Amino acid sequence: MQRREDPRLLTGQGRYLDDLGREALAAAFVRSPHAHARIRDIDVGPALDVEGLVAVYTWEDLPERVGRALPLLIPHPALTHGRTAHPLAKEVVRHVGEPVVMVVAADRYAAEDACALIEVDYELLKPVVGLEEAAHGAQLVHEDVPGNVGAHLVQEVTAPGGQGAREAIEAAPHTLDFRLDIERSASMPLEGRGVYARWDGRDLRVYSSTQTSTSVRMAVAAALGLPLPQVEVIAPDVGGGFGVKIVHPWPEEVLVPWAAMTLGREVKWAEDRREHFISSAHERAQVQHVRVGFDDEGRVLGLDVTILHDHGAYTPYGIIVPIVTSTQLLGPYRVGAYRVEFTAVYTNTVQVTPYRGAGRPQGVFCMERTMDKIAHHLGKDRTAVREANFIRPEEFPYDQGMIFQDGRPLIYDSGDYPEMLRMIKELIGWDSFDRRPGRGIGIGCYVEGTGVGPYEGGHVQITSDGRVHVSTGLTSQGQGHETAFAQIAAAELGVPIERVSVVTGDTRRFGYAVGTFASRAAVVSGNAIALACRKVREKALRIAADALEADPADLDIADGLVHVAGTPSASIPLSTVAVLANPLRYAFDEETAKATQFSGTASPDRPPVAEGEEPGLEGRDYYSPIRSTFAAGMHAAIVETDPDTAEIKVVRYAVVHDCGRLINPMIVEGQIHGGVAQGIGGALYERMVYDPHGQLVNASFMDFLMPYATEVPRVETDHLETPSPLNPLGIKGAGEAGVIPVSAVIASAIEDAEGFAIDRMPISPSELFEARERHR
Ligand code: MCN
Repeated sequence: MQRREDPRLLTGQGRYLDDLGREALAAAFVRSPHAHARIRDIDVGPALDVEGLVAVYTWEDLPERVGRALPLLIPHPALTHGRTAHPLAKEVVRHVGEPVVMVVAADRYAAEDACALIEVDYELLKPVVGLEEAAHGAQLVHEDVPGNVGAHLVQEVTAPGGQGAREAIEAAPHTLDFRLDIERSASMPLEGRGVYARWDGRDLRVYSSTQTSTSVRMAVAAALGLPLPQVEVIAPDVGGGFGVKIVHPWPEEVLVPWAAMTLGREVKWAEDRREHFISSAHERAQVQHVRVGFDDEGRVLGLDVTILHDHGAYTPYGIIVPIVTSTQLLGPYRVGAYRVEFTAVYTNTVQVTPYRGAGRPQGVFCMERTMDKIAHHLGKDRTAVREANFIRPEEFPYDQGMIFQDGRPLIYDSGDYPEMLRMIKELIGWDSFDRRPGRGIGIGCYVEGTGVGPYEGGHVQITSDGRVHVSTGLTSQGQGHETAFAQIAAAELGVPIERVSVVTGDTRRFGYAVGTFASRAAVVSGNAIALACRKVREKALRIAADALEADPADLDIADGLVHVAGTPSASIPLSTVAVLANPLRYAFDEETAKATQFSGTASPDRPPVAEGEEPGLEGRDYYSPIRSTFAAGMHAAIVETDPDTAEIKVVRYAVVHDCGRLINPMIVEGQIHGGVAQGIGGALYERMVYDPHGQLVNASFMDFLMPYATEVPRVETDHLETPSPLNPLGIKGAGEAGVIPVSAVIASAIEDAEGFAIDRMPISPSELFEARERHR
């Protein structure tokens, strides 16, 4: 089944944020040019003469409620010093790009001209750049956060005999000790963030390029002091999110609607690329110290990982990223004892929030480097060491002993890791690999908790034309929900898919939702839609049974017709059932009108709407998973490295993936391909380069290198389906999987080609060249 949204999106029919509100006033922002400074004075005077200027606002101009620090979205007891920004900087700026002044003008040109004339007098403070400098704590990002430490957390799982990880390592026949470095990167959706707001004196309508329209709605209503029903938030077509658009509210999401209300005019802001680099959010940056003890077979007896994690300047998303790294690091392996400790520190750089994979690529890099090092140490095949450590299929449900962000244990629900290994080895040709100088093969395995709660909902309505309208509150950024959710509804209701339409991300249609992130839409919304369809189906059968004078238990629905099982001629179309469901018989066509006029359901003894029944053929339901379901995958790649230039080329890339029951294999493969491309970027090209002053020196696509199609080989994909026993459809998530192990796989392959350890990501040709010089 091809993606139904693509013809529209690929032929320029999409409606993205900046396609809307062409007549709106434009907002632009003066952003801090300094990484750390105190604001002494702001002189907006010179901007006031700019033609077309409408308003200029600093933090002092904002009402108390609007100017408050933005919410800390996911608190955690270990986050002892959580800090969030104010919508406009209050007294101190803590990273280059922090918004300081908002300008509203007739158009963006005038707004930007006015921004350029505003003079901000800064007293420069010493910036804290780099993880180790932050951890040293001599200079502080937040005056009231000692040592720059926002959070510190230790989790330990002891061996069955009660032995701790450190003891187990001491007692192990073999030990290794090493350090890994992962640099900063970021989501780079084609479309940046953006907000457009309209106020009609009573109701506020906000369009936002967001992954979480219902949460933006609640945040905006709270910040502006409006009752929820007076605020609607709509995510139009969204040109990618990859995590960065889950933050809510962004400063601009509060300020633009507030300005629209204050001025009584439509106001819009669309982020430009430089703003995206310096003012949104980044991820990945971690330094890891690893100690591992293992036996002669390579079985891990004890693992001790210490992580230094970079928060950036603020923590709107709490410590979700290092929690994911530390709790999901073990992947498909059963280790004797595990201790993980992270310290998350503030730096004067852009804040860190989840980016596709959200902490998992770092954890997988650690675990898979560990597996390769063990194999190398013992002179064993790298896949044999992995096999020796796998959790076996008969061990599910398997409790890794880790406690997740929500306080719940992480319990793997199902999987078959040995089978996946067999499949990936066959797909890439592991055992027949032609090993030559400058050519290496690598492997990486991961397990990914997907489909987190707390809930999603679905609403399904069948109208008198026989069409099915599905809505769910989460948003879409390119994941193909219009297709996949329609497939679910069509299958559940027994209607042709052409009759099903799907709306996402519009609070007018569905008000209670969480959002699209953490590879959760298919599991949580998909199941909610299936449950809502089942309600509607039951209702349709009840009404049809009445009309056909049959028992509902004897009825079935196929091709949009309710019929008596085994007697296809005794049938009634769903369009007719929809008309019968409402005592006001508005039929869509004459035939249905005739068929429903004297339907026989009217009776002097019965009320027009039966007791306990609601009018209309529609239903709503919610799905709230008891815990995450665990998808898994194994990737393998072949790379070639140039003997002279150290250029690194990925020549083959193979994926075996298990996301439970597949709704749409083509969409899942597309998701994986995109993820692999992003992962290749993270492994070889993409990094955020800060200078010692906290300036992001590569804040443009001239200098921040993303892979083109020319750098990404064809991704060869195979699926294994181990259904999740946790949800009605047996689904696990797929949206992040592709990116998660790529750095580990590429490191494994380069290491194989070069014969020395690759312990940092990304790696550029010049870094590989230097590494060669060191190992000569
Ligand atoms: N699917 C399926 N069968 C399964 C599992 C999933 O057919 N067993 C389909 C789903 O129906 C959906 C797609 O695969 O159409 C992804 O589903 P899911 O794993 O539930 O992920 P989400 O829909 O929740 O999407 C979020 C995920 C995340 S967290 C990031 S980041 C990401 C990603 O999706 N950002 C994306 N993929 C992206 N793809 C695009 N084009 N743009 C982004 O910003």
